[in-house]
Amino acid sequence: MRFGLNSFLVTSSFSNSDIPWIETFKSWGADFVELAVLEPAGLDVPRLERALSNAGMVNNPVCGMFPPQHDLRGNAAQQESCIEYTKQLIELAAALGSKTIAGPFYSSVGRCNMHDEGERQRQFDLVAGHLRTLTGIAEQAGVTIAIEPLNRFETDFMNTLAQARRMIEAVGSPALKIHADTFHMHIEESHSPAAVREAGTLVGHVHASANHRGVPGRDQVDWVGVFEALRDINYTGDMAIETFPVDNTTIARAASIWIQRYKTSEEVSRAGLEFLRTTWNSIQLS
Ligand code: LER
Ligand code: MN
Repeated sequence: MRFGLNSFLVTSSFSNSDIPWIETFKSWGADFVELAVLEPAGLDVPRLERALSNAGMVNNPVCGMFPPQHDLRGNAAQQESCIEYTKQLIELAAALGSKTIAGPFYSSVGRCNMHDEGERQRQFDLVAGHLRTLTGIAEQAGVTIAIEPLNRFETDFMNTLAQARRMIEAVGSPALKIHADTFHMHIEESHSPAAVREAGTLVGHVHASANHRGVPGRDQVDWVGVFEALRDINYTGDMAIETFPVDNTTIARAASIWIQRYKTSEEVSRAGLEFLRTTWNSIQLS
C-alpha cells in the first residue's frame, strides 16, 4: 500500500503555482500526491510531470471536484459540464501516467433533497448511463474511475459502499471502482471493516480521513479494523490523507469545515502518515 497526501491540504484547486508543493509533500513523507484539480485545461502538464518524476512520484491519482456546475444528475448544462470535466480528468490522468481518478462523480457535493422512489430511480438510471459512457472512455485510456460515497449531509445520492456496488453492477464496466473514505464510512456504515470486506476487489481508492478531519490516529476511526479489512481483501492501492483547511474555497463549505482540527498542514501530514504506516506495518504481523 502507498500512503500519500491530497492537495486540498494546501490549495483549493491544484494549479501551476502549486507545483512546488510536490517537493514539500515529499519531504513530509508522501509516496504520492493526489491532485485535486478544478481546471485541468490550465495545467502545464509537462512541467507537472517533470516535478512529479523529479520527486520520484509515479501514478499520482487525480481527485475530482464537484461544485454545483458539475452534476451528472443536474440540469442539462450541469450534466454536460460534468461529463466534459470528467473526460478532461481522464485525459489528464492518462497524460500523467496515472491510473485512477477518484471522487463523487455522480453529483455536486452538498446537494441534499428528499426524493420519492420514482425520482431516485430516474436519477440512478441517468447517472448509470453517463458513467457507462465515461467508463468506456476510461477503459480506452487505461484509467479507473473510483466513485466515492459521501455522508448524508453531503449527498442524498450515495452514502454507503453497498450503494456504490449497486451502481458498479448497473454500469457493468471493469473501469468503475469504489473510492472508500474512512470519514464518510464512520458516519454511514454499520461496521467500516465489514463494508470494506464486502466491497472486496471493487475497492479502487481510499481516503484516510479522521472522523473530525484532524490527524488520523488522534480520532475515533477504527483504524486497525479498517487496515485488517484492507489487508484481507489484498488491497494494494493508494491511501491518501484528505482534510481541508477552514479557508479552502472549493470544498470547506460543502464539507462543513468550521473548525480546523489540526495545527498545520505539516503536522497533519507528518503525524498522519507516520501513524498510518506504523499501523499498517503492525497488522501485517497479527
Ligand atoms: C468530501 O467530503 C470528500 O470526502 C471529498 O473526497 C469529495 O470531494
Ligand atoms: Mn474523501
